[in-house]
Amino acid sequence: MANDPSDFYAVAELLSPEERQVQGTVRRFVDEEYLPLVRHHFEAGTFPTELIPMLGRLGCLGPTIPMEYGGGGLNSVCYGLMAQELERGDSGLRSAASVQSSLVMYPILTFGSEDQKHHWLPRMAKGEAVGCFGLTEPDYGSNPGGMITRARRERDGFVLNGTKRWITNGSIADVAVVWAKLADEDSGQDVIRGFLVEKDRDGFERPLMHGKWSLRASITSELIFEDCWIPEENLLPKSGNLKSPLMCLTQARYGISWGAIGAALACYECALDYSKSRVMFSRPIGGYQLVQSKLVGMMAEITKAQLLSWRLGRMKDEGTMTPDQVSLAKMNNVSQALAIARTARDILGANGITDDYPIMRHMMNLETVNTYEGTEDIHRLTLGRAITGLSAFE
Ligand code: TGC
Ligand code: FAD
Repeated sequence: MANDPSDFYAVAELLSPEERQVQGTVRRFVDEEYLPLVRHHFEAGTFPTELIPMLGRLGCLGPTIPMEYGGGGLNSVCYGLMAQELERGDSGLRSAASVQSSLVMYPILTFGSEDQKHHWLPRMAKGEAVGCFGLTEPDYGSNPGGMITRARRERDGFVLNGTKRWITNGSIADVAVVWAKLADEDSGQDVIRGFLVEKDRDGFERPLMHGKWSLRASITSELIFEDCWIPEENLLPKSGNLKSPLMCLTQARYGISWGAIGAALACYECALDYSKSRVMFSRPIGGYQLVQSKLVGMMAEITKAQLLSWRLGRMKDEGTMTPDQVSLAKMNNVSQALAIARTARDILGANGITDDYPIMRHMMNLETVNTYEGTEDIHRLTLGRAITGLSAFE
């Protein structure tokens, strides 16, 4: 039996019937509902917000959140496969779902009160409410612990001041999970805490960011807080210190490791097809050794990435996955997907730079994906610290 060029080690056979069904359902949605729209949105720099309730119906918003809060109660491999299929469409689509699921619903579930969970999670799972996650600031990206945004206690609540930048879903969000420094009541020392800020609070602005060449079919915004008062009950009561937002990042990075495989597959499959029909000199370019070498390199890296993420997913569901293992999968799969996109573009020659093919769009997107959720360098240094016991961050 011939090997499947897109699944050379038959990873599909390692999946349960439910996992395969989830993957197939999301794949059909992307093919039928999303891909016909993406060119327009990428060109216009917009996101198809009308698809958000559909993502909810498909179970892509909070798939691993317990069913008692309206989530899907699915395992992490299902979540990963969803991310893979969404990003086969576009990184912007996967980003919207990742932020909602891993960076908004997860912290509300993990650090929130029962009231916060019941108020937000069921609506978010249906796509009736959208969230965003504000950690990065203009001067604090890779080093979020240095953040300037502050909360101070006032009038049975808190007053927020500061600016968050590069925030996915910011301008369309009903609520922002915002990380800010707050003086601890007992010690007086600054502690990073999470706060829920609804979109219509006085002193809260969410201007859209313009001029991106990457992730164009995704909303990216600033969040500006000027003496923005929120009530006491908007504090995420169980959040405490930098570890809390970093725990959220671990969830999102896990999904991104799968998502990158989707973008890589879209580019590789396009280049493979093209190489079999494009005749130059005397034969299809796929018959030349140099082109075969490029295609085999792409297939080998995709196969390794598939195995890495599958194993990571199984460990996540067993409860043994570590953040450092997530760093390896995020770093490897995204940097390899970016390399694959660049090679695929090369195989299509001039046609590769046009929007008749998805490759250049994925390539531009992957420049962002390689940077957000921890740059390639930051994950490399995290892994360096893990294996040597010596931190390069201090
Ligand atoms: P460090 O001392 O290493 O850690 C502080 C505490 O946190 C723990 N920890 C983690 N816990 C869970 N998951 C992780 N990934 C964790 N990494 C660290 C750590 O054990 C420690 O715990 P404790 O109990 O000792 O207090 O902190 P550091 O200040 O040295 O920073 C480390 C560093 C550089 C790795 C970290 O700050 C980092 O990851 N920087 C990258 C920032 C980043 O990824 N930002 C992403 C913003 S959100 C985003 O990009 C969304 S894009 C979404 C989309 O559209 O899809
Ligand atoms: P910097 O931290 O300034 O890094 C610049 C360069 O320096 C990088 O190459 C980096 O690897 C290198 N570098 C930094 N420190 C070191 C070091 N110690 N050693 C060696 N090299 C180093 N953030 C959110 O909070 N929420 C979001 O929803 C969100 N969405 C995003 C959407 C988009 C489209 C983009 C582009 C970004 C988004 N981000 C979001 C922000 C993202 O997480 C940051 O851009 C990322 O963490 C890197 O920070 P920075 O851009 O400030 O780069």
